[in-house]
Amino acid sequence: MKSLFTMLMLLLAQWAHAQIVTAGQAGFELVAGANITFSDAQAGAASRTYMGLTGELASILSAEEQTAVQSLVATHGASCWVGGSDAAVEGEWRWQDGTQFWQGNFGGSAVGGMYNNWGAGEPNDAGGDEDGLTVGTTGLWNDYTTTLTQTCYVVRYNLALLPVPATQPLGLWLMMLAMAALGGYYLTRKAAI
Ligand SMILES: [Ca+2]
Ligand SMILES: [Ca+2]
Repeated sequence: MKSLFTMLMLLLAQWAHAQIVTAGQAGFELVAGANITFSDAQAGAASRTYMGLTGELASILSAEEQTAVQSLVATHGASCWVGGSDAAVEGEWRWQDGTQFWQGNFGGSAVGGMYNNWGAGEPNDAGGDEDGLTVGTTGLWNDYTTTLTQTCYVVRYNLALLPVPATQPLGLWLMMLAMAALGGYYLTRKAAI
């Protein structure tokens, strides 16, 4: 049983990151701002923390994760940076941890059965310099010029590294807190009688 203090800290962390959406053991957070380049997004995501975990610019590894990211982007109302890039080698699309998920342009193919959700005719490396991945409000992926800007990026946290199950709904934490408070009240009353 976690101490009441720990539970309170976890609850506060969840409130502070109210927009975290989970998909399995992945937690996604949308960070909005002005004039965000791809490198801004990478640095910003790496500086974010959630319950002691360090974030990274989001990878999207399954349809379930795509749904979570898509819901955040749709709510924001404009496309956002996520963590795919082919800046190192044109046509080799990799997530932030180096895992390649796509080879080639729109005529290319997924690598190792990795998930993808490219829009029609993407990636097209328009102008020869589209090396950063964006997710649009309908969820479709596009390669985009990394020095141009977006108004948001999506952070991924590996919730599997948390000491407590992070996918517990907020309501459960509230209920546990209420029970602890009631217990404390009862004990205080009993002591007073
Ligand atoms: Ca490219
Ligand atoms: Ca493109």
